[in-house]
Amino acid sequence: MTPEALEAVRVQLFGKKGELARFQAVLRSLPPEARPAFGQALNAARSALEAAYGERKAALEAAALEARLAAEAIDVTLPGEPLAPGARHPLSLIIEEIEEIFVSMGYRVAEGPDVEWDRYNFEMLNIPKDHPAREMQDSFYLTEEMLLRTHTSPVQVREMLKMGGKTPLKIICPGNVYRRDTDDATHSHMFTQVEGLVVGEGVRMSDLKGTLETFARRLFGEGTKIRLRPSYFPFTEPSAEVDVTCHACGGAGCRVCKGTGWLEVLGAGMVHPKVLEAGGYDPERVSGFAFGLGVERIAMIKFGVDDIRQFYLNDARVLRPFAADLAGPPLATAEAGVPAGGRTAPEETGAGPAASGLE
Ligand code: FA5
Repeated sequence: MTPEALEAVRVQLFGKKGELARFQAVLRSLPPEARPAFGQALNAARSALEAAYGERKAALEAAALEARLAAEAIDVTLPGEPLAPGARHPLSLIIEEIEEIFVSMGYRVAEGPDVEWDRYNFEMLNIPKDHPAREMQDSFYLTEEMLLRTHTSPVQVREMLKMGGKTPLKIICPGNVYRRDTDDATHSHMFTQVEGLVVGEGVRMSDLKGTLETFARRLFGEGTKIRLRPSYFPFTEPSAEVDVTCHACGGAGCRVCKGTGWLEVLGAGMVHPKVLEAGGYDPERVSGFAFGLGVERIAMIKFGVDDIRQFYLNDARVLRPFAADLAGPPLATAEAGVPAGGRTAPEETGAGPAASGLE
């Protein structure tokens, strides 16, 4: 029997004009003495019919469910859909490369908190409360005394204090930093820096220059040169902005470097005596150099990305091809439209020759 046939039976028996309704009318027309016997028989018949109808309805529903379950059965033993393998984020790859270069020069990798005290982020770096340099990094404060660090430089003092005046101290520190900067192609309100710090007896500016030259050649290639331009940071004296020769034109001048032949990558200088003192060192006895580089800027130069926001899109199709450049063997990809292991076409990602004059 089909559900439709059962429904027809229901209407025929229990409907307003059905068999039972007809017997009900007969009951009403009987003489009073005949009604009880007829009524009882009618009720018994109704109960029996309702029970039979209910049973058949339940059986039909159970059969329909069985049929649906059989039709929709999932074979859990089938192999899954292949997924494209992941890749490490290009910024992580650059940080790792930077770490490897400095570790091979005897540096240790240190860490510091993203949520920092005002005194480490500013005061102990010779930036008192009313110093105009604070404005340039106008910041995300959590309380009056606590903020999201605006650079990785507070790790300088933290690491100095851990040393208890001992030398040599040679660290780098990668990490996120936060500024109330307006986001554009070369600026982000959250970005990544790698801090470097060396403290010891007789550490000179020429040591800083030699270290950065070695670093730049290892990161960007043998022919790379650096130049130091005078600059100002409250926590270094003297201070410099450091440029590297443009990797795209080798220094001749091109679109990437806006014809200058140079690309700016970091700030550096000799550690200010007041910072050495804050870190528990005697500036008469020891000296030091420090530098802070912008990881995104380096990644933009290395990967030829012209918009910093590409790094924060969390779009695997954008990130994977850049990662493949550094990761060596091509990464297999199952996604259509993305060349395996190659760079995605600039029109797809917005990637293109890097902008220069990044500040
Ligand atoms: C500093 O943050 C200093 N702490 C660096 C330093 C360390 C100097 C030790 C001396 C000694 P500056 O604000 O210039 O400096 O930032 C350093 C680098 O971070 C810049 O060269 C740039 O590469 C990068 N940078 C700065 N602002 C942004 C931003 N909004 N988005 C992305 N990268 C940025």
